[in-house]
Amino acid sequence: MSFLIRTLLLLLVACSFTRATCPESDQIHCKNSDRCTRIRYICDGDNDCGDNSDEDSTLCRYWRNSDCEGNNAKCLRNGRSDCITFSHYCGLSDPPCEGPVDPRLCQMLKDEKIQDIDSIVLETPTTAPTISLATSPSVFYSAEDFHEDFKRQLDLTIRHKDCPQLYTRIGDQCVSVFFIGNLTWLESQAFCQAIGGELFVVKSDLSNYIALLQHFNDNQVTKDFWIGGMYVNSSTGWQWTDERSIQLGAPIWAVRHTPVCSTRVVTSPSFNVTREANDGICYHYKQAPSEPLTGNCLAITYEHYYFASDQECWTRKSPLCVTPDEHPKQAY
Ligand SMILES: [Ca+2]
Repeated sequence: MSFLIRTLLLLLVACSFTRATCPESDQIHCKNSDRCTRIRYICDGDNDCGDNSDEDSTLCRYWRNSDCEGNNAKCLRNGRSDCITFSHYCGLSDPPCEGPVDPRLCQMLKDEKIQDIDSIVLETPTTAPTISLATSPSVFYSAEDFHEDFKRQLDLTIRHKDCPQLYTRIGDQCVSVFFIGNLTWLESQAFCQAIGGELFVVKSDLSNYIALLQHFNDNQVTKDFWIGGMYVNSSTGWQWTDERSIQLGAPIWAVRHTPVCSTRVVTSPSFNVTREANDGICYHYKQAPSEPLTGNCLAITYEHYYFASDQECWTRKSPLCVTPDEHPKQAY
């Protein structure tokens, strides 16, 4: 084969891997044609591609989800849970969305071509493992620095000479601030039991909660944690897992902003008279739990400055466990 032919063949092969981009940014190439369709038309019931690739039943099983309508997926990020478009979901980083979306769908959008879900190959990062600091995206530090920082974080969260494995000492308790885990509330409860503890509950005198907040603040913790509280029913209300009832309002519940303002009422303990507070001023803040409830499980989240809030039990957060032993063993 002559040099010229080989060069032409190489060029042809190279060209066959060069994909033309669709004219508009919210479009994607159909599987078997040069046609482009809008991403929001995927799995909407109409054969927009002509080859039916945008309505492929396997693809649509992954694309459609019960959490959100249409072309949306639930994104759990920074303590929030929102239905956003697939494009937005896949485009977010630092931190990325956590949620039910198969990463191959994001790869498909990145590849800008509808493909058989099983044939999609996830791209692996080829760049050096530099980690950007969440607080300052422009700052990078090396893998060695990251390992050192990570070891320090482990010491402050799941390692201490006075405590069993996977626990650190906070106040007079051994607490597992298992920030590397990401579990539902029930999984967190089972995890804590598996490592010889229970989900963290706030003591009546708040002493362990105050020590925990101080520890989180001192060590700049930013994750969200499940703790051992849940809504039982309308007559029992909120309860700790040790069956003490959880007092609503101050001091542990977070405040939440509401778009609609409402007056607050106070009842005089002496005369049993109920009246609107402060001449009926309309307030935009309510103290969690919200009405209707966001969820039946209790979490302390970075968003709420680690005050307690009601959260959907199936969402994933880190388990916060505590050993039943009140007094950690003393150092040798
Ligand atoms: Ca369609």
